[in-house]
Amino acid sequence: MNTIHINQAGYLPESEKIAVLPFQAETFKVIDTDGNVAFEGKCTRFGFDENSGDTVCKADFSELKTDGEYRVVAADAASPLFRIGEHALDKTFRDLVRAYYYFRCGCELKPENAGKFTHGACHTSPASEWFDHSVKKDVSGGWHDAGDYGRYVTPGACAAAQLLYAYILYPNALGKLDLNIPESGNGMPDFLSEVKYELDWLMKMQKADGAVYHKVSTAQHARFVMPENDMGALYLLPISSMATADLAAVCALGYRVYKEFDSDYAGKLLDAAKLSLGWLDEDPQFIGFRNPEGCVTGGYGEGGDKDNRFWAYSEMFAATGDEKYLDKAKELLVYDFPRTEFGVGSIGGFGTLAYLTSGRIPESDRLAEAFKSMFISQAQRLRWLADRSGYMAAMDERDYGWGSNMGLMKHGMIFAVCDTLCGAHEFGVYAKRQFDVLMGVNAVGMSYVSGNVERAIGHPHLRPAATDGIDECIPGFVSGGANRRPVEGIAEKYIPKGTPPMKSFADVQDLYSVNEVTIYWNSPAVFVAAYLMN
Ligand code: 9MR
Ligand code: ZN
Repeated sequence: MNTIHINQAGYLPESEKIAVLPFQAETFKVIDTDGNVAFEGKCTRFGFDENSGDTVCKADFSELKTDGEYRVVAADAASPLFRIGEHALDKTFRDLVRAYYYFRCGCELKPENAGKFTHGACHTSPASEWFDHSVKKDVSGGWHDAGDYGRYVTPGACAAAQLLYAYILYPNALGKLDLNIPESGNGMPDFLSEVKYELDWLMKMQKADGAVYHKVSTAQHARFVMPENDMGALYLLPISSMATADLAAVCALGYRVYKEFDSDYAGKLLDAAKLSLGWLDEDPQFIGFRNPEGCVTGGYGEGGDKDNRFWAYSEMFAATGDEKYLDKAKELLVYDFPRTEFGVGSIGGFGTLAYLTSGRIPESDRLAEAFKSMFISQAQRLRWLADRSGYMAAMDERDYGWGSNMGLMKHGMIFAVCDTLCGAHEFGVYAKRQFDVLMGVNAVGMSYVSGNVERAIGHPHLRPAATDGIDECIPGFVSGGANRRPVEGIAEKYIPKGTPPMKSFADVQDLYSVNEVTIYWNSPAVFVAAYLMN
C-alpha cells in the first residue's frame, strides 16, 4: 500500500513542512487525531527521483502551525502520525543524546538511569599491549564504538568533537537537557557530563610519553552477548599519529568548553593535549594503523595525518591563543586535505571550526573568510543535490554507502555551519530538510532513529539491543541507513540486486552494513537537531 513520507518526530510550528508522496495525487489533506481536516492543499508534481526510483509529488503544509498530532492523507494513502508544536522534537532530541549513556562501557547501567535497558559493568579488566602482554593498563570507560564492543580513539575523538562543537554553537539547546544520567545535578550540564565520560577514557589511552594507543578491543568482535558477558581478553593496539593528534585536538577543545564549569578538569585536559602535541612535534612522521595479524576488530586506518595535525594545532591555538600553534597549523595548509570534513577518517573541518570559533581572530580575517567560502561552496554543491532530489536529500548516488546517514547528517552540519558561522542563512532550511530525511522523508518511509514513532527502525545491529531479551528497542540510535552495496551473503534476501540506492535498506539485525549504529553516526544527528532546537 502507498504511504506518505513525513518527518515522524514532527515539526516546529514555524518550520517548513513538506510531505513527499511516492505516487501522483492532485490534492492532500492533513487530519488531526479526531479525524477533523486541519489543512487542505494541492500537491506539486516533482517527477522522477533517480536515487529512489520513485515518481513523487510534494505536499506543502507549512502554513499549518496549530499544536496537535496529525496525518497527511491523499488518495488512499496516509502518513504515519506526527506532531506539530514547540516541543515536537524534544523527545527525539533527548533520545539521540541519551543514546550515549547506553553506549557507555565500564560501568553498570542501573534501572534508575537506564530504565529497563540495564546491563552490568563491562570490559573492566586491564588491557595488555598486543605485542607485549606484560604491559598492562586500565583503560576502562568510554563508549562502545558501535554495534560491536571495540573502543577506538579516532572515531571516539570525532564523535566527541561533533558533540562539543554542537555545544559551542548551540548551547541553549544542549545546555539545559536533563538526561537522567548518574552525574545529573552535579552542576555541570548533563550533556557535558556525558561527553566527559568519553574524554576521561580517551585520556587513559595516552601513554606516558604522549603517544596514544589506536584502540582497545578483543582480538575478534564478541558474539552476540550482553557486554558484561563478553569475557575476551582486552588488547591495546599500537599507537598511531592520527590517534595522538586527535587526542591532543579533542582535549584542547574540551579545555575550551569545560573551563567554565570545572577548571581543574579543564587543566587536566590541556595538560593531556600538550603532552600529545609535544610528542607530535618531535615526531613529524606519519604513523598509520593496520590491524596486526590475528586482530580483526575495527581498523580505522587513514592515509595520512596532516588533517589530524592541523586540527590539533588549530585547537591548541584556540585554547591558548599562542601564535606558535597557529603558525604550525598554517604551515600544514600547504597540504591538500579537505578543510570542511567532519570525520570519520578525514577531520580537517574541525581545525577549520577551531579557527572560526576561537574568538582570537579579527573580524575580517583573510583566512577566516577563505574557510567560510569553503563551507559555502560545499553547501552550494549539496544544495544542488538536494534540489534535484525528490526527497530533498543532499545525497549523490555514491553517498549511499556504508553509514550513509552519517553523510546525510554531516551534510546537514555543513548547512547549519553556513547559517550559524558564515552568515549564509539561506542554507538553514536545507539542514532541516536533511533531518526530515533521517526522520522519515525517505524512500523507505522509516525513521532511522530507533524508538518513539510509528515507523522507526527497531532491529539495529547493536549487541545489547539484540541480547537484552526486551522486544522494544533502546531508543535514540541512528541506523547506518541505505547502502547501495550491502555486504553480500544474506543481504540479497532483503535487498534484491538492482534495488535503487535510497531503498537499499532493511531493518534487520544481521545486516550490519545497513543497520548498525555508531557513536559517530549519532553525533552529527545531535548536531543538526541541536541546530534546529536552538
Ligand atoms: O564504516 C566502516 C566500513 O566503511 C567498513 O567497510 C567496515 C568494515 O571494515 O567497517 C565499518 O566500520 C565499523 C568498524 O570497523 C567497527 N565498528 C563499527 C563500524 C561501523 O560498521
Ligand atoms: Zn563495555
